[in-house]
Amino acid sequence: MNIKTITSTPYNDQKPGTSGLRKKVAIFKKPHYLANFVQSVFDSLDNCHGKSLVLGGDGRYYNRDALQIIIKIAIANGFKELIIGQGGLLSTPAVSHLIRLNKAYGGLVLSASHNPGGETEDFGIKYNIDNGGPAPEKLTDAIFNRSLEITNYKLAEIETIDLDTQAQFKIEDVNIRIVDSVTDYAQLMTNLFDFELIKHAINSGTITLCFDAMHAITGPYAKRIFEQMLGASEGSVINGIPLEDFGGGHPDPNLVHAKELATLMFNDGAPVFAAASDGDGDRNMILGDNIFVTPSDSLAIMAANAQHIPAYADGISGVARSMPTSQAVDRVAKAYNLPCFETPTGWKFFGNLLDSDKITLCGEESFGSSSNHVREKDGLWAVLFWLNLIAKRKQSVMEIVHEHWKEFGRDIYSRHDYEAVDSEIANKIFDHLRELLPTLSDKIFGDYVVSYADEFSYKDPVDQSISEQQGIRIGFENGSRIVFRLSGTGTVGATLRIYLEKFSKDSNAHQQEPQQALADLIDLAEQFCEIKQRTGRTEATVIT
Ligand code: G16
Repeated sequence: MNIKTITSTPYNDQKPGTSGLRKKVAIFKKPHYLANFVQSVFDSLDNCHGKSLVLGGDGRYYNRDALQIIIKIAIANGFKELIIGQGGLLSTPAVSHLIRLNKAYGGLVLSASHNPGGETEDFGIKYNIDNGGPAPEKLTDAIFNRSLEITNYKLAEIETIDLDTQAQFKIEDVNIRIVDSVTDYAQLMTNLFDFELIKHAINSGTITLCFDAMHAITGPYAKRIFEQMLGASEGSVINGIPLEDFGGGHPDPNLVHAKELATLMFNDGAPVFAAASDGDGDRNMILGDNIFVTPSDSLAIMAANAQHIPAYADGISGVARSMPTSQAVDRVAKAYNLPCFETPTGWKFFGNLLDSDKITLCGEESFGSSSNHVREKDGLWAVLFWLNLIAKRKQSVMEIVHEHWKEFGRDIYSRHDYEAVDSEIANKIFDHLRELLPTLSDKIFGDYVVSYADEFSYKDPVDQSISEQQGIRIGFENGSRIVFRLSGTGTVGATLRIYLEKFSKDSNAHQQEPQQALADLIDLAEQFCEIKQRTGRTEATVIT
């Protein structure tokens, strides 16, 4: 086959963020933009020759066109096998699993996750390494540096590939496999959870459920697993057909964007359990009849109940959470004498801990949790964990959560996001916060005495790599915290995230409404960062 070398000029904005490169579709469609990035990825890897690569995306606009380009570049760079999800579709955790299952060299996931999709919206791409997890910082830095100096890329001159039919064929000596997107992943889930128990609970009516796929990738996975394999009634999965624009919605599973589900669950006649996932299927939101489980609480409850799940019945080695995630899981770890790690935001930071078996479960406040079965967060895994738990404990979501708070106390938690803030203002806010930090020690603000005020830096306990400037945190003697961070996944201006957390051992903790309970901390956060004052805004864009 003929391999062409195409001359191009570098772009200077291809620095991967928290999870890969995310930009507006129009930017990805600029001449050679996508190709430059993909070639930069391959140039940064040791040697692609003779290796296997997994390819798939969340089905958003540009997924198919991008895949055809990537296939040609991958073949030109010497890959000998491409494993591609049928229709170009694979969820992020399914990519992670396929890489591990097939001992592939890596994979490319085409997704901008929870960001909206469509011609005028976002596209994204990220590389996952051979453990199935997101490329570590060392590699993403190398990719960015390469993208700044790239002058050409390689392209195999081949016909457009039919992505819609499951098949295995060769293009000269390159093996192409178009695989069912769901089968291998669903099989993995049956190895982890007690499907018979869940099925029985569903059949007997003990569990009724609604799953919102938000017109994104989990639709086909959820229909297969919940409706076909576990016997949930047809229609239990809503918005189950992946659409290029996610139906015009924002495929972010939170109470604001999954409003249809939230309304269902906070009204009479709600099912026992509900959940939603995001664009690429790695996030999860857990709801019960009249209760929302914060992702931080969900992680803590999973850690405290792991023994009820077949895959973890023999015990877990440790747990980890991202720094802004509430300290609820720390309390469980302490009670169970488990190692507990605090990492920067971004799933890539869990990779080494999972690979070296320092942890089994991990999670983030940003609606992500998972275990050592893959190296990505996994939305449907979390849903199955909860279904298994409800079936095993024969209790409602509310009973499970309230019992947990009774035993461990409650970390009342909320995140306030200010989206599309002018980047210059956002940077000034952080300069201001950095100046403030040294003046805060031991200061008293009402009921709050500052115990530490710093900028989080992380030393990976496995490879000793250091990641600096990972968020500003102000901790108080009563265990409360305020954390400030700039998002690494937005595509317009800057998104300032304020994470608020207050610990309560009060037996009435379950009656507290988070925004009310956190009101004094919310005021204090504004006093520190002055976002309202500096932007003229009166409220956060999204509160979760
Ligand atoms: C990505 C990462 C997560 C991270 C999240 C939030 O999620 O995979 O590990 O917690 O971004 O990032 P930020 O606060 O920087 O926006 P996803 O679901 O977007 O891939």
